[in-house]
Amino acid sequence: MTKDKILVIGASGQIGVELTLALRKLYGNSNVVASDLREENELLKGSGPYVSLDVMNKEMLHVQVIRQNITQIYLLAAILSATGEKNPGLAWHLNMQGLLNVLDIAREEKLKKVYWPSSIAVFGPTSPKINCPQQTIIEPITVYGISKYAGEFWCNYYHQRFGVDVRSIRYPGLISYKSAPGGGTTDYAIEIFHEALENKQYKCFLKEDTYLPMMYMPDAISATIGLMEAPADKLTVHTSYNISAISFSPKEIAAEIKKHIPDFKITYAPDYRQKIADSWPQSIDDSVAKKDWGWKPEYNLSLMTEDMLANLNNKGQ
Ligand code: NAD
Ligand code: AKB
Repeated sequence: MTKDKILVIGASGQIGVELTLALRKLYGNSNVVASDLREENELLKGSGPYVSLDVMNKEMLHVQVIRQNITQIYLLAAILSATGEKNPGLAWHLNMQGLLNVLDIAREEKLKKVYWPSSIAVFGPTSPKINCPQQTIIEPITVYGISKYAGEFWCNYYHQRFGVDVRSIRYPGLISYKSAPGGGTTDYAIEIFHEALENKQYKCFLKEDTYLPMMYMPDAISATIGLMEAPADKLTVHTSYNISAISFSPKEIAAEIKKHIPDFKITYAPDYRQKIADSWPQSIDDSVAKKDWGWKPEYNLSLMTEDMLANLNNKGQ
């Protein structure tokens, strides 16, 4: 049996850093090659191989896959919802062409598995707001959401037509303290912790009652690895799986933070991101992921808040 060798593309990003470290624990440091357009993240330095790579350069990507004997790719390079609205053309180009480059190479080199994340951003104003189902009306209004929805169908197409084992999760907003978020609408739920600790106040760019689906990073990492380790014959969804953990509003997370920092104050100044948030569901039904591969989250709002504050305090933030 060939030994697994993994390439993580976009490894210096918010998810990439933690996922690379988790994969290195599982597969061995030298078997997980981190790559990114930007420089290697400090937390990755010394923990395993790193190559500088642009996913848009298909030839160079192909060379690396062959040279490093790669058997699995985790593709994390993308432009997220808020940044995408500032440059729709670039977001579409990176999010689509990057995925197509990886899927083509996976097909040609007969890679064992590919991981590519989608997002709750595929859903739009016409999707159900509460417990949004796996299969429903999907009419996204952001370029990011459009690119994710199209990407889901490319994954399904490569699976059906060419037998590429590509797996995907529609992540909710992810909250973490190790590496900074990359330009999403849910980023407020990370900024709020930093500002609460540094300044005891936060000006939120969403309205107080904007409920969104969220998840703490350890749950997102365990979901990703759980899906990638699941037996192929258990998987019934080849577009992307809904998963869910917590739903809260800025007002609710502020109240939770206040339990630890009593003089913390939040104010609200909604901007262009409000419209994006309003178009997304408030909560997600993940019963299919639970049934197919046993997905189960661990963190609720209070556990996550406690852990975020403790870890940011330890980091001296
Ligand atoms: P991020 O912006 O933090 O990281 C993306 C990384 O990709 C960055 O380090 C960036 O330098 C790199 N990159 C950009 N262009 C590249 C290129 N051409 N070649 C190689 N690398 C390039 O994003 P993230 O939050 O870690 O998200 C990773 C994936 O998960 C994305 O597909 C995103 O849509 C998806 N996702 C994230 C969230 C979230 O809340 N973070 C939620 C849903 C889905
Ligand atoms: C964003 O806000 O763009 C991301 C996402 C939910 O995909 N966090």
